[in-house]
Amino acid sequence: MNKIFSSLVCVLLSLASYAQGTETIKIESDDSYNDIIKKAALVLPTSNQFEYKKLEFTCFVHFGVNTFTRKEWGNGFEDPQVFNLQNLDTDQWCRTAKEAGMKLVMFTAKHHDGFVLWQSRYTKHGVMSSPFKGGKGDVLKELAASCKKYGLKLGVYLSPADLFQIESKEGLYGNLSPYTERVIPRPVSGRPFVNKTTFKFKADDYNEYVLNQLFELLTEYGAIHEVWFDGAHPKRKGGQKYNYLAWKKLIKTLAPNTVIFGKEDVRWCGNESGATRASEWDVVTFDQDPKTMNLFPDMHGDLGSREKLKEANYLHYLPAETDTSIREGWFYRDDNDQKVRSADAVFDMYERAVGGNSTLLLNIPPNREGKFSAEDVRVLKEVGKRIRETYHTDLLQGATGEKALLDTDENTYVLGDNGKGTYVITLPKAITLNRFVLQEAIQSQGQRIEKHALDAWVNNKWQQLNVGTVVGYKKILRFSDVTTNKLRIRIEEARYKPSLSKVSAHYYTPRPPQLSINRSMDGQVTIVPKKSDFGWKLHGIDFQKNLFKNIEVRYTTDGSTPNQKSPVYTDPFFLSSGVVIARSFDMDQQGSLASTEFGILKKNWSIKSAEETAKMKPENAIDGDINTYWNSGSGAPNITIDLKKNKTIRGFIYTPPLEYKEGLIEKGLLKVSKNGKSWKTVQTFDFGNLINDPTARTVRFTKKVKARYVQLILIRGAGGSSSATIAEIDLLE
Ligand code: FUL
Repeated sequence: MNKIFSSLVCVLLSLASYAQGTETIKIESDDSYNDIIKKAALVLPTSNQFEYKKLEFTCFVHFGVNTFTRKEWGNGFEDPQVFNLQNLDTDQWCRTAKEAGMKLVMFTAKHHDGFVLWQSRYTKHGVMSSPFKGGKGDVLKELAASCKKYGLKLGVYLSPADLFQIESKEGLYGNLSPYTERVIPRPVSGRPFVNKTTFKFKADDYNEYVLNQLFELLTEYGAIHEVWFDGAHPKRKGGQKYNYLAWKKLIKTLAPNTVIFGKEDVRWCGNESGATRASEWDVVTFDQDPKTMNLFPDMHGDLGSREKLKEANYLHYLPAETDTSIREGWFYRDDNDQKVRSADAVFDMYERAVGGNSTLLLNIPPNREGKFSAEDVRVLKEVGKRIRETYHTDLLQGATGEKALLDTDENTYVLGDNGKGTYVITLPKAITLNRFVLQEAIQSQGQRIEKHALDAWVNNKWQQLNVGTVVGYKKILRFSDVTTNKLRIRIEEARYKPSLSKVSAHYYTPRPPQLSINRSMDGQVTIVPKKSDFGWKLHGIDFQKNLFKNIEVRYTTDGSTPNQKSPVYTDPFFLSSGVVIARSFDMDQQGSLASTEFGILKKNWSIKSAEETAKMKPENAIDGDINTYWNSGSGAPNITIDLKKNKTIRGFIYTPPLEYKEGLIEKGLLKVSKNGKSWKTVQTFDFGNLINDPTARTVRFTKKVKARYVQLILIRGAGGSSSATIAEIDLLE
């Protein structure tokens, strides 16, 4: 009895010491399951993390030598002369970001290729050796000034991987230099710093290089609010390690309001495609105290459910950032082949990411003119307009209910009973809504809600509109239009007492739907409205039928943009190969353009040869299904396809599998033959970043070829893999 009492006192004391909240809480060996759950409810964001969450929508800018070489990943051998930037317009970037509703610009000051876009004292591999403003230009400086002008915060991406420092003779990366005490910043004659702070760190040459560059970035470009450390490494050398604890000390000293991405302040969401979790927890588990950790592995899957919390040694506040690109790929390539996401797709992503408790970092890669391209600007303006129209008007004006929920003071909140809370809001007159926003008081109460529901009073009874799991900083609920004068929020499950600081109701004016174009193995093309994967709660409503109501779909197959005179889509039609472009129209609006390029029909193709020891059927590579794939296993990493007839081929599309990460063909060779005996090499190709961004890659030949047999050969697999994997291969006619 005594023992139970004393351990209870201990638990209460240990919980009491966290009552004020902290971003990291240790789990003690005698903590019960309930103690762990309660501790999770007491983990709070730091003030930097809370300010960061309030940014909601931010702008990534990938710019550098890759913009000019049209590559996803450079190799470190780029001649700085390729960076022939003539008309940089960072004001245009910031004006557009601002119009879209973004609050911070994150800039690739140095990508994996090692080329620096500011006037660093510590390397010549960068703008200082390029034709840009006669070697005097500084992209970061211009961007910092534009951010200031448009009231945007600035972040810097500094790639730890550095191919120039790996590949060049005097390169510092992995040069096996000893760790000695170094003074940061290392003085450079004629280039004094205004900021006189100095640091002493134990570092080798490459860590010193990073520290010196961080010093420049954090002291000479105004306030920096986020530092981004990418985990991706096209190559490594010499067992190079990063003294992250020193980097952090320097960052936190020089830029105390900065959050660090990829480490203990902000985490990667786990994909680069804009996918979001249904339950995005901010409180995650660690084996060690994250404050003392040097290495932070990527986190995938379920990170914060009750089941997961059981494994924790430490509970830590670590919010997710959803990073993806508006274009196919992170760097600008061209305006013809590189597709831009539609406003529908970006707005949908905004609602899922920002409205799913994460920050959205959307990449807009400037073109070789130093500007955001016209289509990207058009989409961003439209998204900004939709955000303002939908979310800047709260339909709960004049409503009665808990004052703390309805006011705009982020410091007031309602606190429910243990695990529960029900709040009714009554409106002076009926409103029509299809969106509802919930926000927890995370800054003082942490993230606690595990299950919630929203009801509307319709025909004298409560009708459930939506049911979901976590809330966190912000949850946007989406449902079909409903007209009501009474709403009820139910918190059904929570870790400890749930808090809500704000709720609001909104109406999104539906647009003609975005379309999805598919083709069967027989060549029959169907055009249907694109379904959101957000888990719409349909409640008996025929979404598909509703979407097509009063809508006309028009399409073209000659590459032109469909207009009111183009053929109307009614039934599936046959297409042997080519591009289908479609758009939906209603009375006075038109939907986003959808376009899909189809290769030569594969129905009669067969595999001439592929490794017999292969783990998966080689036919998977030509079955028209991107969910099945072939991997060459320990055999020869190549595949030969028989098209059964000579065909004119202008290019090919390589689709890697989505989840399987072995054998993605980073570098390869395509050969063709008319008789299966004498072969001609048509094209070598080099794709970057396939592991994190496993999207389809298109290669167009400089000259068309005629062939019956096609062979795809792996030269280098992503991540050093020696096997070859193909989810699908398509040939363009
Ligand atoms: C990845 C990088 O390899 C890409 O190039 C890009 O910078 C993206 C944001 O992170 O891991």
